[in-house]
Amino acid sequence: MFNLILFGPPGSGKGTQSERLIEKYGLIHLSTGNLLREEIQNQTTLGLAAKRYMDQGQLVPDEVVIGMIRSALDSNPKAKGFLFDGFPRTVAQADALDTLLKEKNTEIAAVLALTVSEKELIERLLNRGKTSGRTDDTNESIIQARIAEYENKTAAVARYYETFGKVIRVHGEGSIDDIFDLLCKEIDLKKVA
Ligand code: B4P
Repeated sequence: MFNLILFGPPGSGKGTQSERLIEKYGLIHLSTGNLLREEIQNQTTLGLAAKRYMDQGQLVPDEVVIGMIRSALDSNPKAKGFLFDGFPRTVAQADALDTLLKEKNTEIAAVLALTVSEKELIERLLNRGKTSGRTDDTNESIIQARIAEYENKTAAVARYYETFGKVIRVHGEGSIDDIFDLLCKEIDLKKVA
């Protein structure tokens, strides 16, 4: 199996680039943001509980997202590999992911970390908020809260994977095509290594 994490702050292009990467490399896309929004749309108990956190720009509790990832991994036993998008977002989630993958005799090949300035992140998210119908994208103070959660809880995940030499930083500003090319170059180097 070939497993990748696409990492970065909210609005850095994770979801955008994931769509293209899964197609090119035949990976299964696991976006905790998308999985949570599906739960909200289906008005499940999990979704209703998660919505309270998401609407305030806060992270959903670890046990909820870890449980979702565990069942997604179990329901794709024949996958060539997974692209994790927006997960892990805390060191506890990273630890749990390593254990889950070890149970399946696999591991993370690389963490591709997109770097984008805060000004650009805010602009992109407010812009998406005009059409996406996502309540967490329409209000600048919620966006600031999401960026603060990233700084306080998620940035440490990159430091965690750095200790294993797995982090590759990719400049996430510029055209979507150019950033995709940069990501593919890094992935191709990993695949032959
Ligand atoms: P997510 O769904 O993961 O969303 P995100 O981080 O806000 O966005 P993403 O980074 O994927 O968006 P993209 O840049 O592609 O999370 C939402 C919420 O769910 C979190 O706040 C949290 O509450 C909860 N959650 C999710 N996972 C969790 C976890 N593991 N633990 C706990 N809670 C969790 O797109 C942004 C915009 O930029 C788009 O409009 C796009 O078109 C644009 N864009 C992209 N690339 C661009 C470029 N190069 N140039 C210009 N615009 C670009």
